[in-house]
Amino acid sequence: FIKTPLTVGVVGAGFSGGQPRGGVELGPTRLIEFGLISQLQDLGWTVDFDEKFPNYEHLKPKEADIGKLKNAKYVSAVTQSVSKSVREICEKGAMALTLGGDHSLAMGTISGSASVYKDVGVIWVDAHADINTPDTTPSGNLHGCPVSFLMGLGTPVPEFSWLTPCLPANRIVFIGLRDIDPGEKAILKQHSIKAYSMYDVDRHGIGKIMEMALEYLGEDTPIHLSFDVDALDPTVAPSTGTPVRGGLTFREGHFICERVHETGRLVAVDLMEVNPTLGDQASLVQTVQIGCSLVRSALGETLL
Ligand code: 4U7
Ligand code: MN
Ligand code: MN
Ligand code: MN
Repeated sequence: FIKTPLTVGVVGAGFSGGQPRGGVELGPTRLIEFGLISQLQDLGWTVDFDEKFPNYEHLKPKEADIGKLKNAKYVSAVTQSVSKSVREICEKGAMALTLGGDHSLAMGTISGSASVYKDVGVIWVDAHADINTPDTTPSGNLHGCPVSFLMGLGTPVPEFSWLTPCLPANRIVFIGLRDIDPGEKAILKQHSIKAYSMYDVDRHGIGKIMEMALEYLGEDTPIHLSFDVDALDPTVAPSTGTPVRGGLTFREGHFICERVHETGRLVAVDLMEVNPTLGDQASLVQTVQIGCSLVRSALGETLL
């Protein structure tokens, strides 16, 4: 039996090694400068947060890449550390909130929550499926691969041996997809993974999509929400590394968070891929503010 915790543990994961663009490591700093911590306290949460962010620099190895996979050793070391942080928060019965940073971090956050909540269900909100394997990745950027690593798909990478498969294909639902690589499409099909694209959002409306997603995951399932801001339309959240047109509206994004909160079964949230160095000042402010308000919605704002 799961109940939404009253304490939230925050992991400020300023890491950009899963993709090539600098700046995304500043996401957590900016989100917190814009007041996220006190906003959550105002909602009634006890916020467990170490002012000093974990610094991952010391984990940076000399040789970076492994074959096609860029920065693989670094990504492995950092995500292993994040996994431990999230696990410890969940073990205390608190909600784990991870502020990215790039989405490769989800290898850490989801392995962490899944080690405590064995049957955790993941709602992955993203323009991308992030399910490339070491064999299918067209870019070698690991922020496009976390789901396949969590599922244990593709050629095993020895450096990631700490990451034992913890996410069965039927414990994840995607929402917002609109830029999927051919290899990813094949994987989604092959494993019959539940995926709602923007077509589906338009067709059914976000209310129905959320009912279907929650019913699919089951009534008693603890939920881990992994939210990539690029799921939102770039006019709504411009400061992100891989924007794709035709995304979720402001309200659709917030509705997802609100509906997940309402279940009372949310145990972990990731807010990923906010890159405050992309675009002009107005874009930065807009994107960081939306990051804060998505988190507030997931933690119970606006529900009467
Ligand atoms: B994000 C991509 F090829 N699929 O693998 C890849 F299009 O975390 C993009 O969702 C991945 O932002 C985007 O590099 C990763 C590409
Ligand atoms: Mn994305
Ligand atoms: Mn992503
Ligand atoms: Mn992205």
